[in-house]
Amino acid sequence: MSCHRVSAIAVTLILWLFSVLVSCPVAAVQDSDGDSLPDAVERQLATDPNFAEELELVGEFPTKEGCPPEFDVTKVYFGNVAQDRWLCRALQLR
Ligand SMILES: [Ca+2]
Repeated sequence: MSCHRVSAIAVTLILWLFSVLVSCPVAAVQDSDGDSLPDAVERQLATDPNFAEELELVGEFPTKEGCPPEFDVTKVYFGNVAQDRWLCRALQLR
């Protein structure tokens, strides 16, 4: 598999995760363990929705004027969720 294909798959996965997070109204999102990762997203990622993942804030960015809010990443978190599995979470303005 070429690097371009792997990159395309990774970008697609990240955009899909953004779209899941953006499309879920905040009031309707269930987060059983309170780690701010919705249960539905945890099931997709195969993490336990009843165990709070400990992600560390690794980057915080000012908002960019003119950038669509759904693409304006303001915070990035990173952490180990299982032996060799790592999770990166990006929060966008909206
Ligand atoms: Ca959760």
